[in-house]
This record gives sequence, C-alpha cells and structure tokens, in this order.
Amino acid sequence: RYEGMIFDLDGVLTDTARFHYAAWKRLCEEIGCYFDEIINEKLKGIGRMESLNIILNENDIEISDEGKQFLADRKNLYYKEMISKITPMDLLPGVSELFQRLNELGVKKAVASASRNACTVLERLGIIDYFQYIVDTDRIKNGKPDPEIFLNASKGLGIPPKKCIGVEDSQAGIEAIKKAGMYAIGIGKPDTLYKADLVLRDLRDTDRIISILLP
Ligand code: B16
Ligand code: MG
Repeated sequence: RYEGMIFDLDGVLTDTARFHYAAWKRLCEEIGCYFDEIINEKLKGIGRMESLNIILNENDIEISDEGKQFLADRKNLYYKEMISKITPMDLLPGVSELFQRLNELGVKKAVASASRNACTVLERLGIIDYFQYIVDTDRIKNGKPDPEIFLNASKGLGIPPKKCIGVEDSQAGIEAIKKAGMYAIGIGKPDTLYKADLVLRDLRDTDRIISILLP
C-alpha cells in the first residue's frame, strides 16, 4: 500500500493554470510577443524565470537580465492580482472529499509546487492545514522535470518514494514523479500526460484513487 500522496498545486487542486496563462498572455500582448496554448503547455510546472526564457526563445528575443527580471516581476504582479480573489469555492471538484478520505485512512499529504505563490493560494483555498509538508521552493535547486522537488516532499513526509503517489497536471511534473520512483497520476488529457501510470480528468473518482492507494 501507499502511505503518502504528493500533490502539485496549479492545475491539480485549483485551476490557477488559467491565471498563469492569462498573466503571461497579458504580458506578451504588452510587449508584442506571440503566445498561445501550445507554448503555455510547455510552461506548466516550470518556474517563473525559466517560463519567461521559453517565451522569449519562441519569439527569438534576447534581452538583458534586468529586463527579464522586470518582465517576470510584472507577470507576477498580474498573477497576484488574479489569485487575490481565490476562495474555497475555487477548489477543483473532488479535492475536499478526497482529503477527508485520506485523513480517515491516515494517508499523509504534501504539496510539491514550483510556484512561489503556493502558500498564498493554499491559504486562500482554506486547505493549508491539511498538509503535513509543503516544499519550500527556495531549497530546490532543480525544477521539474528533475525529481528533486518530489524527492524533497517524500523526505519531508518521512515516507520512501516507492510508497508515494504523485499527482500532476504537467508533462514536466509527471516526468519528475516517475524519475523519483513514485506512482504517477496525471490530471488532464491522456495524450499530453502519456507518461503517467493513470490519467484522470479530475480528482472526483475518489474510490478509484483509494483502490490504487490500498490495493
Ligand atoms: P510562480 P505548479 C507552477 O506551479 C506553474 O504550473 C507554472 O506555470 C508557474 O510558472 C510556476 O508554478 C511558478 O509559479 O510564478 O507563482 O512562482 O504547477 O508546480 O504548482
Ligand atoms: Mg501544475
């Protein structure tokens, strides 16, 4: 049986993925950059500055480090404006019920998000106290798809990777979970998350998830 579940935040517990998209889109329109859903898919689970680098590369734009910092800060400003309106109503379907079941079963939970805004979002959603461990992104050297963030979470929970299930909506995240030696549940479309052990549309099918946890 598995003893711990490690959740990504954006796109798994709440739909902040659309806010990240909207904030990048607004920035790109301002600076005359091309940006679409296909580029956006590559940014999921990827840190802020690295995401900006991907966008600039796609547009063949080169700018100074100060210029990049300015743009990354600006995107974050737009993003923070959007997440300031989040409430517990913004939890994705199935999350509350799943957490309740996991608590009853004594399954530990952690958050492994690449976002520096993760704690603000968890607080606004009213679920921060459900987690025994939240990865501190400042301590992570290598972002997803490197397994470091998930290995850090498993250590933080005190549960070996083999006994953990990771849940992710991004390709980079699923790759990180698999490299960490965990069972991977993808949230989204099977064609984009083909490396996952199981792909679900959302966390609503609690019975299915519990049957994997406790075979
Ligand atoms: P921030 P996750 C990731 O969060 C997002 O998927 C990604 O789009 C974003 O660029 C990254 O966090 C950094 O977020 O700018 O708030 O620090 O999916 O790993 O929870
Ligand atoms: Mg995500």
